[in-house]
Amino acid sequence: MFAGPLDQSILRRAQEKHLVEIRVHDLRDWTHDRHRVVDDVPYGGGAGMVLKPEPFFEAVDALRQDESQVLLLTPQGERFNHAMACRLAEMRHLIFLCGRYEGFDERVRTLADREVSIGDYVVSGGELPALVLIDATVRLIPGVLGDEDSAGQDSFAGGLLDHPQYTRPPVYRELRVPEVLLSGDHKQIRRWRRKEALHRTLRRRPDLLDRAILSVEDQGLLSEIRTKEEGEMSNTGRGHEHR
Ligand code: 9D3
Repeated sequence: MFAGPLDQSILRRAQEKHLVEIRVHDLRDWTHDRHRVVDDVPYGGGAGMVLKPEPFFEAVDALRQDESQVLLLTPQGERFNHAMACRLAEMRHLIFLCGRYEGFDERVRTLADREVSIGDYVVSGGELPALVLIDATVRLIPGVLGDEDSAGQDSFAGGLLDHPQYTRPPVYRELRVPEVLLSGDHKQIRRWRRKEALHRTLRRRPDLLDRAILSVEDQGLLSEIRTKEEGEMSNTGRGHEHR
C-alpha cells in the first residue's frame, strides 16, 4: 500500500534529495510466534479480531528516537488539517501507527502523542490516512517543492480556495478563456484571480472566509461580489444557481 505513493513524484524526489527519510515497517516483524500473529479474539466476546498490543509496543520501543512524535491513525482522532501539517513538518521524527478495520487493543493508545483522523468517512485501515499525512507534511518541508513559495500559494495556506486556471486553446467547444487572462495586463489579472478566489470561497466554503486574512482590497472585492449577486437575485430570483 505504501510503495506506489512513496515512489512517485514529489515524495520520491524529497527522499532522493534526502530532505526526508520514510521507512515502512510490518507489525509482524515484532511478533515472536511462528505464524507472526498480530491479532486475537476480543475479551468479552463478539465478532472480529483485535490487534494485539505487544507488536505495537515493541515496534515503538525499537523505532523511538529522542524527539519522536507518535501518531495513531484512528477514526476517533483529531481531524487532520493544514495547521497540523505545518506542525508535523517541523518535527524531527514521526512514527505513524496504523490500525485496521478490526481495531486495536485500547492500551495501544497510551503510546500515542496524538490521535489523528482524516475525516468522517470509513477507510479500511490507517495506511491510506498515514500516506495522506505524509504527503501533506512532506510538501511543507523547505526545499521539497521546486518553486520555494508554491506551498505558500496553495489554497488553505492562504485560507482561500484556488482561482480558476486555463491553458490553451483560447476557445474550446465554444468555451472561452476569460478575456482578462489574454490581455497581458498583470495588475488586472492579479485582481481578477483574487476576486474569483474570494467568490468561490464565499459560495463554496464560507466557513473558510470567516478565518481568512483579508486585505482592504479583498474586502472591497467581496462587497463588489455581494452587490453584484444581490442585483442578480432581485433580477431573476435565482442568483445562487450558477457555480
Ligand atoms: C468508525 C467505524 N468503526 C465502527 C465500527 C469501525 C472502523 C472502521 C474502519 C474502525 C477502523 C477503521 C479503519 N480506519 C482507520 O483506521 C482510520 C481512519 C478512517 O477510517 N477514516 C478517517 N480517518 C482514519 S485514520 C485511521
